Amino acid sequence: MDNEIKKLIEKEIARQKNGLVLIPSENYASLEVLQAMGTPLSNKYSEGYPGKRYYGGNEFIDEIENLAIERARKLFNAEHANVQPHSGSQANAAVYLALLKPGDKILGFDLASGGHLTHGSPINFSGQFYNFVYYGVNRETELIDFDEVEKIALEFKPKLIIVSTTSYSRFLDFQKFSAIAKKVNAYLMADIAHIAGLVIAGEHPSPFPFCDVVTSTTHKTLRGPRGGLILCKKELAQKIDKAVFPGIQGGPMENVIAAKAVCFFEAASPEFKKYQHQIILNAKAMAEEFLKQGIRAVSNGTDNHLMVLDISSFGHDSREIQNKLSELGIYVNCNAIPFDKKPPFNPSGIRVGSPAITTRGFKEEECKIVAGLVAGMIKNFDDEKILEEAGNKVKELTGRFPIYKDFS
Ligand code: DSN
Repeated sequence: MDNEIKKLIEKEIARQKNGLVLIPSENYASLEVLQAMGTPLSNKYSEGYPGKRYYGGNEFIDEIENLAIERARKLFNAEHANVQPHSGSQANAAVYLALLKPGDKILGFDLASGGHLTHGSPINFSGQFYNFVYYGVNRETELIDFDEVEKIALEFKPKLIIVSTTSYSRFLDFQKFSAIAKKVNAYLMADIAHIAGLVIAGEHPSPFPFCDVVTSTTHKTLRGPRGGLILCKKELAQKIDKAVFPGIQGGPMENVIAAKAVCFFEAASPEFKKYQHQIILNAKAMAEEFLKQGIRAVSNGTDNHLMVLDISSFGHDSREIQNKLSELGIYVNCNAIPFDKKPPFNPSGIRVGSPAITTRGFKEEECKIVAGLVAGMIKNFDDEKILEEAGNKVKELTGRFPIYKDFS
């Protein structure tokens, strides 16, 4: 093997094993999921869909993709599933291509309030090809303000409304969004990349039957391979499939699709339900501890797997805090807070979440300890003794709750 890459892969695996991952969009996929990705399925070209491929030799690939589709449909109670998008961004791009024309109007969720780059950021294709306006959260409550959503929708008359979260810590009320979308005759799309696992387990309200189309990734709370997914109503199936291929993608990655099928199999188990329930208990325990330590989470808490901490009053940049935590083996990401006065590269918040540490087996007690370590670092940024103690605690916790024991 290429020793240079081998050594670097080993280092990265060790980093993942020895660190506390609090980035809410990251997780540890099972060995079965990882193994499916590392198979010769990667060698096969299968442009098209099961039963309608451009190349020969796809009889087993068809069975694999059909299994993935059926499992996804059943899990999410969806009429149609497309498992080919390489990522969440590509899933979103395919939806826009399927339902809209360049220049059409979209009402999206403001990035600082919890949206995503592909929901209309001017530096993303979405903001350049489509005409976006945004709703945000209420300045006082930091919750989505439905009166504002409705007011903007009535004035702007979008063709598509997006409900989503990458950093919004409260339940998304798909039913209320659906009522607004109906009033203005807009399609309603949910991007559930972050909360897909919670939705499957019944820990978050389902976007169906309220949304016309739902996009997701498969690697966050869903704990599968890195990839995307689109679910939709039957009447949109053909448009969505055509938009994914040949619209924006060529050959699908069937090794990843096999891994998605494995992930869907795992997600149908009772253990997965318990895991999702524990994710929420753990996130709530962390939010409580942060509050106790005088660090405010946006909207004062969480209903889901994540929270954004407002660190604007602690005298250190969020990027500095992110970097110093990394040195201790605690991984977070700096994140905008609603109405942030600071720039996106160095915003006023720190986003933390519980999915990866819950996979390790952490319960509320350990999560409170972890929140205490993060809070201690934020409040005592230059205190070497506190930092050393935190580093030792990370070692103790990762040793007590090992992950990927089969990787050396
Ligand atoms: N979905 C983003 C995140 O939440 O980390 C990355 O694009």
